[in-house]
Amino acid sequence: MSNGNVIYFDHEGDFSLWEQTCLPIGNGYIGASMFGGIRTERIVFNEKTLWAGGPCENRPDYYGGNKRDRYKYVKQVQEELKNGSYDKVLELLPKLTGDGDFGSYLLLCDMVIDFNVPNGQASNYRRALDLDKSLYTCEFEIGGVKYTREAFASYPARIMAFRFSASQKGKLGFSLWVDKTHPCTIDAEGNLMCYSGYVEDNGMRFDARAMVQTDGEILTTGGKLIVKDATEAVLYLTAATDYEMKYPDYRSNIDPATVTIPLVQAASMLGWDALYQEHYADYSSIFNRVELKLNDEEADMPADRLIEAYRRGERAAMNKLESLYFQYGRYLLISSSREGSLPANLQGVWNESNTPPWCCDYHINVNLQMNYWGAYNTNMAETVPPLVDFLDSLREPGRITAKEYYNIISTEDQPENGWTAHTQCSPFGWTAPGWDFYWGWSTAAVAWLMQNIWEHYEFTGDKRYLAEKIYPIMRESVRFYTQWLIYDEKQDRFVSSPTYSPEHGPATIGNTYEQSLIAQLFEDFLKAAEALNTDPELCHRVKELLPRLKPYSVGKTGLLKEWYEEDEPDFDSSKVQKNHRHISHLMGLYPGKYINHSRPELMQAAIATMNDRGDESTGWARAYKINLWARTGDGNRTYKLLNGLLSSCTFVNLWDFHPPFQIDGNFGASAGIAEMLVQSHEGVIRLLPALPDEWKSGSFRGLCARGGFVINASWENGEIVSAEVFSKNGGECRLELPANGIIEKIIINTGKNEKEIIMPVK
Ligand code: FUC
Repeated sequence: MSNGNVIYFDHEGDFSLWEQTCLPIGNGYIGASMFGGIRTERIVFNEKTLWAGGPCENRPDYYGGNKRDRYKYVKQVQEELKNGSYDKVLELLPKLTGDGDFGSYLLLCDMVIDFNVPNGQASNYRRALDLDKSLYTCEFEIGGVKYTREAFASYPARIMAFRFSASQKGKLGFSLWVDKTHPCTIDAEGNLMCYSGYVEDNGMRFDARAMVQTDGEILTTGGKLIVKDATEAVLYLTAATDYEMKYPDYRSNIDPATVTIPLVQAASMLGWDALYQEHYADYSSIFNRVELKLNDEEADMPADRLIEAYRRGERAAMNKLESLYFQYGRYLLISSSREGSLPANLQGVWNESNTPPWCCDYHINVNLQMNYWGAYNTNMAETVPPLVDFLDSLREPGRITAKEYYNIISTEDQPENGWTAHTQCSPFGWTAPGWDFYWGWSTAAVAWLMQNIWEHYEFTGDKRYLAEKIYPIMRESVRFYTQWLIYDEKQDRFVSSPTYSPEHGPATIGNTYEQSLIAQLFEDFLKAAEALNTDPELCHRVKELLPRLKPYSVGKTGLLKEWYEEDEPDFDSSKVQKNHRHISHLMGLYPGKYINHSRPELMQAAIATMNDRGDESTGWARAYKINLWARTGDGNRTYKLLNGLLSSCTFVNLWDFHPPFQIDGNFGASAGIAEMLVQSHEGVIRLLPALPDEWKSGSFRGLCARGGFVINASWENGEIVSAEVFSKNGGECRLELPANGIIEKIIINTGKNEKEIIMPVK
């Protein structure tokens, strides 16, 4: 069952270094991270909807962070920018902000387990996360007894299960208690432990349940659940809140205990084995679709040593870490984003703090987008519905932001007239600009997110989902931008204004970030409307605007301009940071499509821009650059970025760091590795489009291309030796091989009519 995709250690993790040493499990709704403590284990327990902030009794005037009537100032800023009165612009920008009372993702609690283990030194210690099995294990021997602890998080059962066992009868004992809590009651009675309470800030109710099954004795005292003289014990753990993704209250009237009680009961009736079978069937049906093998030799060593060997450039360790990291991104997304859950946040679902970095929120000026870049090309479409549903839920509150800041008003006659959101979003419909203009204003962030969900149709061809879910969200976003754009005489184009390139430079008119994202949205929207044969009027308007957006221009230095005005003498460069982590003017190269091989001038300017920015950066920014370089076709340079990320921005538990830990880099790099092997954004499928010299031979199975194609391939000495393309929808397949790729045959298996075409290629 295991293909060797295992992250393991030969020592315990460190409770004080959670983000560096824990190993995580999750099912989208809930998550746990463990340290493999021999005598004491700490399970950091998360429920993804547990948030502070939002509407509640204490906050009766909650308005999604919006301030009223700000569009008047926005209009003034537009005017002053046009007049070139930059001092006045600077005075006005603080008005283009939202509230600061945003809230935060919270820790549910720590579950602490004090184990009775014999005195002495443990031997043969190993704690491991097996990505193929989606199973965590911790094993060691002490006093002649072998102890085994296992855990997994099941999506179908909405349960996390932990099994503790001893190799000798009656040698297992522990006491379980809850630490770091919110206002609550903790009851332990019979074989059940209940931690039930509310979030102080907003009254959100939660309920967490643990049920133990054991052959030993169970005692309860003072909120602790104690197991004695056992050989095996299984703990079923789950949690729920009364959060509901529904504007304006975001609360259900369901008691969370009515969710958790049946879940632990059902799990305990199934038992460990059946529960695991069900979990494995669900998880592996997604995870096992994709395999990746790089070169021949793969090192087998603990993750901390693997990273050290990687840094030393040991080839076998590098092969291993690169493919393991790729698969880890897939594991993490399956574990933190499944239908019915909120999307993966800045840390997926895992969080040990009530004041996590950036509130562990939904950042949409790159981070949330990046979380889902690998969802389609690495064959995990099932992870995306949380994103689609979340964006759908932002439409209603996003209309208020459209009204207050942009004067775009939805009425009874035109109820879906435009929605928007800015840099920071919460599950309580927080769509307002941030409390500081210089990171918080990002009018085109939603256009960017539309690329993520449009990909659903590009990769799956699922017209029903397009019509029912994706198109209405895109359409309303397009309505917003068609009304927002204004004609600028000086620039002779339709522009978004003011614009702010994340998160540096001056506020300007029509920067490349915004113009290019809106242009890509318009292009995608026209295809969507065409596929559904609808909305001729809106399409007409979009067709008028699209050629007049003119997003890209090359500056005097040969670089792609980030700011349209940057070559002008009065351009304020005081806020420009040469090596800034955001390279927002390259949206058209990746994830957009406009800068491609058919436009060599833009491609050259993009490459020059990347060289100018440099390769060093924070975790997610390096992951972004992997994808950007992959699109240029320069495999060796792409590899250099991957190497930098793994050597310099990866904790020993293989979580990406910014620092601190930020999961987007894991997801972005995983997507980027796939982008090195298959690309499909230019109307053809390219095999090995950015293969580095370091990957002399290898193979992959199950990567996806636009058009509903699934691809397997292997290569030797950098040349393709076999490839199979499976079509889910039976459409036309255009393949492009590497220039010197001589292959024997390609099998195109049209899934629909089972026809197999053997196509010799020389
Ligand atoms: C973006 C980045 C920051 C950080 C934050 C969560 O705004 O610029 O570096 O990653 O998101």
